[in-house]
Order: sequence, then structure tokens, then C-alpha cells
Amino acid sequence: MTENAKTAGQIFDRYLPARLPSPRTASVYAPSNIALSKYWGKRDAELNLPLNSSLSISLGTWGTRTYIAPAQGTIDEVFFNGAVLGLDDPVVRRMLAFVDLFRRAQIIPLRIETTNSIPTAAGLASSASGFAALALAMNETFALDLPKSTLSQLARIGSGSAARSLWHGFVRWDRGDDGDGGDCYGHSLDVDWPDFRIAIISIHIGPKSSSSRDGMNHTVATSPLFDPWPAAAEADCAAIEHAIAEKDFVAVGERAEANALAMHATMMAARPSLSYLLPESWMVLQALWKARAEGLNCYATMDAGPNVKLIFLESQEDDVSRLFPQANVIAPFVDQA
Ligand code: 2P0
Repeated sequence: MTENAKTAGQIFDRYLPARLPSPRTASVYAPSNIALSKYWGKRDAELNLPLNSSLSISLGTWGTRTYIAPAQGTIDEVFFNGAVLGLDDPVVRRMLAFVDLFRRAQIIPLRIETTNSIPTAAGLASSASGFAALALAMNETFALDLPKSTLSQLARIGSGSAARSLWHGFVRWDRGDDGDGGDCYGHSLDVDWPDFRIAIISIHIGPKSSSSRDGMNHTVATSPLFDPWPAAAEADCAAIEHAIAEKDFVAVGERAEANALAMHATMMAARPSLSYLLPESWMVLQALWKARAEGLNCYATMDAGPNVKLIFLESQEDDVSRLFPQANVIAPFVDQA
């Protein structure tokens, strides 16, 4: 940490009024996102400050809707997809710890209802859209009127990738230089690319081997291949941003796929080794690479799980669906919640 490093509480104190007003009802939505150049490694674990910038595409109607209202009684009430959750549930504890950063010492019991539109089988992490929606909802509930750049900073403290889920389309999350993360937030690239497509190829497995948070920390601490990663990822981020501005799909795809594989290589070299990818993930990649050699214009990216995400343009959609009938196709600029 640098000298002006702050605690999460101090960051919230900076942006929030001394006393929150009475809560009013709020209903907000945040899309999930997939990084085309990845965040994997932190320079500050409390504030989730990343070692490099990253760039994502939001998933349109796949995301989180959060509704907040004053609670009926004296304790918080938390619902997920319509079912009530116990306050000792680890997911609820993490959510309420984030909500408490807003409430600080004030006692304001809330009813928080979260609905996830992401198919469970897609196996996508919901922390990005979940914390982004929670930050948006708290802003609304307490009439904070904070700009999205600030909400992105606050959402980031809930989960790093949430800093990118405040916008639809392409989003860049700047690494920044400040020790307190005051310049570390997302912004929309303001590019419209209606024929851009994403497909999620689900690979069914049991519980995840290791959370992304633990996996990231383990990789940074033990992988001899990690040293070159932050600079390489920063360069990938800049190159993908440029390729998006030029609408150069092949350049976007080549760089995104290489970035994902390099990230997984840092994990595989960790001690002990960490692999989120399963044999079935590699089979999808092999089938993709064979089809690409035969002319398919499609690229892959993978995160902290076995699923493979494909990116391509609408012209390739029929061929992708034929090759991968299990694919769930998303049109991120056409279908937005
Ligand atoms: C990303 N991932 O850029 C990378 C690629 C997973 C692989 O951001 O500890 O859940 O809450 O900041 O945001 C997942 O990490 O981690 C992630 P925390 P987060 O999308």
C-alpha cells in the first residue's frame, strides 16, 4: 500500500453524508460481465485495487435486479430469487458487510430482494452484477445521487469485477495509481456494436474448486509465471480497447483469447497448481481451434471456472450454434435490461 492508502470505511466516509436519510424503495438492475482482458491480482486486498486495468463486455439481460425497502421489523430481511436467506449465510454476510459500509453506525433495517436472471447452469459468478446492483440500489434508497464513477469505486470494494457492471456494452476498469483507489473505476467505451455476440458453453461440474478470490491470491503468492502478467495484461487491455474502437473483430478476438490463456497459465504454474479448466473445457477449445482453421471467425475466453465463453459476430451465429448446440447466445447490444 502507498502512503495515502485508506480503509474501506474511510472511502465510504468521503462520499456519503454524515447521516443517511430515511430509506425509500429502490429497484435497480446491473448486467453481469465477462472480461476480454482480465483482472487477476490485487495491489490492495481491502479495496480490491487491481494490478492492471481490465476490459469487459456486459451480458445485457443476464444480470441482477435488486429491490430495497425499509424492513418491516428491526432486523434485515434478505431474499434471493424469491427465497428468504438466513442472516448467517456466507453470501448474506458478505452482502450485509457491504451494506454496513453505507449504514456505518446508523441502525436502518432493510429488506433486500435480489433476483438473478443468469441461468444457474451457465455457472457465471454473480458477484459482479450483485455488488454493482447493490451499490446502485443503496444510492437510490438513500438518495445519495452519486455519479457512476463513484458507484463503480464503491461496488469495487464489494467485488473487483463489480466495478465494470455499472454499464452495458464495453467497459474499461482503469487500474489507476492512487493508493486509495480514487482513480480506480470503470467507464463505458461508448461503442455500439450491434452484431457482436457472446456464447456461453456450460460445462457441468460440482462445486467450484477454489473461489476466484482465493485462486487469485494463491496465484500471485506462488506462481513463478505471475511476474510478467500485470504488464502484459495492461498492454492487452490497451490493444483490445484500440481494436474495439477500430471495430477490428479479429484483433479483439485474438488478443482476448491469448489474454485468457496467459491468465490460466499463471494459475497452472502456481504451487500447488490451480486449474479451473476441465478436460471438457479443453475439448471445446480444440473443436473451436479446428473450426477456426477451417474459417470460423470465433474466439474463446475462460474465467475462474470450467465454462468456455465464445465471442463472434452475428454472421457466424448459425455456424457457432451448429458446432456447439449447447451454446447460450447473448446479443449484448441488442437485448439490454
Ligand atoms: C475478471 N475474474 O476479470 C477475472 C477473470 C475471474 C477471472 O474478476 O476478489 O470475484 O471479489 O475482487 O471480482 C473474479 O474476481 O474477485 C474476476 P474479488 P472477483 O473477470
